[in-house]
Amino acid sequence: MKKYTAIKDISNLSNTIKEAILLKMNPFEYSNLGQHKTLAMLFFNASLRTRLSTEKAAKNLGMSVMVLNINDAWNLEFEDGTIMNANSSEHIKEAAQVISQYADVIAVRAFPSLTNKEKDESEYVLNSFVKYATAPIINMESATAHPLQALADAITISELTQKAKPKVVLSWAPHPRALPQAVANSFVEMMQNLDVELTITHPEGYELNPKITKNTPINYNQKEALQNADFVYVKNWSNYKDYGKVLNQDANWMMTQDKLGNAKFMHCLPVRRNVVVEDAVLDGKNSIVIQQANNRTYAAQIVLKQILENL
Ligand code: AN0
Ligand code: CP
Repeated sequence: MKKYTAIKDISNLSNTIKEAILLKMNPFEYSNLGQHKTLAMLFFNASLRTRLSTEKAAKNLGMSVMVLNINDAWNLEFEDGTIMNANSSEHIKEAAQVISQYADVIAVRAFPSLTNKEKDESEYVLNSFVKYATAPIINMESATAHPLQALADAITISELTQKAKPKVVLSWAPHPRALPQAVANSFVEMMQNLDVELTITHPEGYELNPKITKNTPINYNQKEALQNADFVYVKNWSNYKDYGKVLNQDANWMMTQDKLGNAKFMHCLPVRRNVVVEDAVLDGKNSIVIQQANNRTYAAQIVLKQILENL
């Protein structure tokens, strides 16, 4: 693998999922593969799981890890040809090349502005690293995608499914703050590549980018969509059409035990209790969010392994 900025960078998805599950059973099998190799993780935004699971994955492979919260470094310029006499002190052209001197693999987290749709969709932060760094880039959640999360989600569903073609429902939930569409986008793209029956449910007007949802069925009736579901993935996203706006906080969209029934409950975390999902679900036996978070390690580890093998 040359890089992991999008799900399509995985060349054989079903094998990759199987290999990740094998790594989980024997996490130190390739503990020499990353010897004398360094991963630099750059965070433009907060993280708990991505930061710790990716570091753990790298260490399981014998890599060294450096973490930089970008806010502690110089303010970066991404525009070409700018006269840098205002707030930015360093251009991405130098920064990306310099980081490539210190690291063999570079992982980046850079959320969207949620104010400028065109700029966010250009993925200028992630793509500038791809363009100017000489080391392979891993996406740790960019403006429009969270492919490491989606891979962990696929691993989790593969581990737990009792059917050849389970019914998976992505259900929008209310949230007081404007959140990215990235997790939902990547989950949808991942499920479209697996043998599952995917349905999306959200309030009218909360459609994700149609270029991503394609012909995946959308049902505005949550109760109907949830019927016979095997896995229910709950996630808030801010409005895509009226970009980045919080237009709906209707508590009726919160996931409850009553609505969930016997389905497994999934969420990428962090999650706001009793806003997105009621306590009874998170504390109940059908919640698989902790297993999902655990699988972040093996998603990152299989990606790092495939990148290391290609260095
Ligand atoms: C982020 C999001 O929704 O994209 C990160 C989730 C992994 N969540 C929050 O900002 C709460
Ligand atoms: N799920 C996820 O990416 O969590 P963090 O934001 O804590 O990394």
